Amino acid sequence: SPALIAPGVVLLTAFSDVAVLKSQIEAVSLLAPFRHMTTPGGRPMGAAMTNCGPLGWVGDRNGYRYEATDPLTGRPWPEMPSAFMTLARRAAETAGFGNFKPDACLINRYAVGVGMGMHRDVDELDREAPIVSVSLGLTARFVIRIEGKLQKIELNEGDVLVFGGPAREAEHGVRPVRHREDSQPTDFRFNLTLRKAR
Ligand code: MD3
Ligand code: FE
Repeated sequence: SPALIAPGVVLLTAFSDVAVLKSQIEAVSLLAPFRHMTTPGGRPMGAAMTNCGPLGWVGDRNGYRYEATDPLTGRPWPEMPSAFMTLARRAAETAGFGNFKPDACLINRYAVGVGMGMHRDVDELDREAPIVSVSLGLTARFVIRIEGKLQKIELNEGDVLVFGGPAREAEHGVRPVRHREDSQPTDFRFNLTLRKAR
């Protein structure tokens, strides 16, 4: 199932244990609740976010950065569940990136109608390490600009994407998430983004 989408972009379909990951997201969110961080301009972001692991990505009036402490609770971010770490390392290895040691896991939660605008991930000091992205819940259309061309990738529950090398600094975003045609009781899309920030 590893598919090379573009140089540095590998898609692993149905690669993860969905039920375990969802229950671990729930456990993390009891200790570090989902919240809408703000842009430096003071606007709330569409996706609700939380983090686990040694470092968490935060956004506020002062900008974007990684912090060891959750600004909402004043406590360290919850420990990274071993299921997240194991999956990230296995996915990176499968995509050709050995010895991946993520120190940050951002968890994005998208309600129906919410997306993420085009941007680059530039807040990590280590840009050699890949990024591993895990999709859960509602399907999303992910967009990435590679060599000037927009590539659209449908991400279903359980899919894992690995970005590295030439794709690491590519512009990317998520189209607004839509309800399922069959109107199953799934209200959100969740995305785990595992990174080496420092
Ligand atoms: C490609 N999240 O949190 S994850 C983000 O689905 C973010 O929630 C999206 O973009 C989501 O910053 C996409 C996949 C991803 C993450 C980082 C990348 C793709 C990337 C960095 C470079 C290229
Ligand atoms: Fe991103």
